[in-house]
Amino acid sequence: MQRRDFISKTILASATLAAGTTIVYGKYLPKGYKPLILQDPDPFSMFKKDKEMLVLNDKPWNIESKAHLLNDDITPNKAMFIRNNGLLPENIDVENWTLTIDGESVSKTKTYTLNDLKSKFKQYTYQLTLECGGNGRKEFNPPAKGNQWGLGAVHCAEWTGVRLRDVLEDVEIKEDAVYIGYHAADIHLSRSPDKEPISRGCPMKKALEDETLIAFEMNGEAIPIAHGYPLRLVAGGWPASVSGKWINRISIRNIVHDGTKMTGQAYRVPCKPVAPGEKVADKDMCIIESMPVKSLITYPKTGAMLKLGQELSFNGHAWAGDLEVAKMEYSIDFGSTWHECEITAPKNRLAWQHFSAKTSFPEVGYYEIWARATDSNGKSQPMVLPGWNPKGYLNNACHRIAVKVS
Ligand SMILES: Nc1nc2c(c(=O)[nH]1)N[C@H]1C(S)=C(S)[C@@H](COP(=O)(O)O)O[C@H]1N2
Ligand SMILES: [Mo]
Repeated sequence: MQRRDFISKTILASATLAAGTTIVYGKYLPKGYKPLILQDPDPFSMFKKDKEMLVLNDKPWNIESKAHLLNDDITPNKAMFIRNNGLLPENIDVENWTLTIDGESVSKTKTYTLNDLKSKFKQYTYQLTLECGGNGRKEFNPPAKGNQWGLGAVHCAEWTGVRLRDVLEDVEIKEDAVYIGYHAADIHLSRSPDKEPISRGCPMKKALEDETLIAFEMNGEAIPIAHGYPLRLVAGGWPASVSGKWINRISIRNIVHDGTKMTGQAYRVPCKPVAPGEKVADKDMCIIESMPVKSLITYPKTGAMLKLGQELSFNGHAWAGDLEVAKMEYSIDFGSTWHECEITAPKNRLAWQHFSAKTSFPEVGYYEIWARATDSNGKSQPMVLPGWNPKGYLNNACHRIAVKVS
């Protein structure tokens, strides 16, 4: 068979799959022609996302969720934001997928197949909160470059895999190990095979925690392609950029990992507070580690309409990086008085917690419900924007919804 024939057969097969029906005149497809259905893929159906999600960017795909779509205790795929720095990996071959552990700080490089990982090591399941470091960026002024995330770059799904620690014990790590860095199969926007879209990591202490997984399942099924199929590093509570998708290699480093987006200003904030708009030298920027305390009202949707005398039950989730949320409060008078919400214990460490409360409103008019979480060290969310930083990270301002009583 000629290569060109083969290519158009593949195109026909993909088009049939995407259309969910026969391509009636398929045999007349001009060679090399891509049917429209493949030229302009619909991200909602391609990634099985809720139609209410917001597409911020298509090359690479960046798709944001909304507060009211995140009401489930465990986030379903359809409501999970997607943040890609490059293009999705192509031609994923699960049968031959491997994970290599290498780096200055391993005695001997070792490679595992997916089957090795699944059969050699005990499997664990944890609910893990992953929030993009840039979630909330769009509020910063002067504005910061990058995806203008609103509230929806956070999720808490249930991940199943093996502990990175167990694998690293099997490899034998040298005493001088300080950091891990992941490498993955996604493709740089330039399509240059020598460039990586992103290669980040974390200190050994975080890498060796019970909850740091090399995951192959999400919410009880194979990980969806957009979220890292077939293998993903998951380190809850830290910027989600640490949780490498489509990983095929983890390097154990004797220096702070210096991969793409680990250096310069990426995923870093000024070590000391700066004035809005100030230029900060690279040497004065520090790597973001545990994410700050935050919460989201997921029910009702902002703009709720009530009748006077009607009580409103509302609820949401709260999380605090490596810590727990110790207290959850709400205000209906723009933060002048606060009342306590009920809050559940986390299902496991690094899972978000669920809060709820019931309130009534004294008279007809416009109100806002503000929600504020406090972590186990006594730190609370700021009512409005926290400290400005050049890249617009770590906006953990209180979430608020509008309510009208008539
Ligand atoms: N290989 C790879 N891993 C990656 C990324 C990426 O572009 N490539 N993006 C990171 C960033 S910045 C975030 S916020 C999360 C997003 O995870 P999600 O798309 O599953 O929500 O994945 C992280 N892991
Ligand atoms: Mo991110």
